Amino acid sequence: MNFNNVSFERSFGTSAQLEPSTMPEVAFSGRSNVGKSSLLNKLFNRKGLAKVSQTPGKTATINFFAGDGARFVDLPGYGYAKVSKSEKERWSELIEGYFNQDRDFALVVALVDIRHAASDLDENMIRFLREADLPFVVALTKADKLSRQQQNKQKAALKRQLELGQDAPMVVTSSAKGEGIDELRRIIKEAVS
Ligand SMILES: Nc1nc2c(ncn2[C@@H]2O[C@H](COP(=O)(O)OP(=O)(O)O)[C@@H](O)[C@H]2O)c(=O)[nH]1
Ligand SMILES: [Mg+2]
Repeated sequence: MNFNNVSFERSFGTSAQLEPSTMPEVAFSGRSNVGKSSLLNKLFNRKGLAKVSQTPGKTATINFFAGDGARFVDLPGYGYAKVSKSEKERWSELIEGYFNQDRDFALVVALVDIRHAASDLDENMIRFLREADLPFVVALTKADKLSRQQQNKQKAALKRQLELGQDAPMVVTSSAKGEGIDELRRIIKEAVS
């Protein structure tokens, strides 16, 4: 798995448009603005591959990126307060539609901001992943905004809040500083092999 050789494939606006799964898929979930695009760009060493947006809540799409032996799936960010009801319905349709399909789910990377308590929507997402028995890892984002001591405190608090075991996979990451990126790459490689 070469993380430097990933290219954008297609965006889909409805789950009915999704193409059949032909390779293991690594999907990324999280609320809008959690740092998903930044993390994807950092993982793939490509500044502009996934758009880093200052204005979240744009039209929800699922974006596919192809690598050698795996696909990376950028799920629409959830929980942006200002989007309309119809946009929220589109979001649910896309995410639920994606996970209801018969696909090769190798791993879901669930992004959660390390600075705050998990939101209700974060809790729902993690609960869904656990109940659906999907393989997942929680990636805590924006670690550079906290001291090491605060990071450890938040990591423990989020494990408790999300009802994850002490040894549940949770990676502390910073797209700004590169922390945790190699560890996340290792976990992804392991999941798709
Ligand atoms: N300090 C810091 N800021 C980050 C990090 N990752 C993302 N951001 C910032 O958070 C905002 C949202 O990032 P983006 O990747 O677009 O989030 P997305 O909506 O989840 O795709 C942008 O202003 C980023 O520059 C990080 O690791 N550290
Ligand atoms: Mg984004």
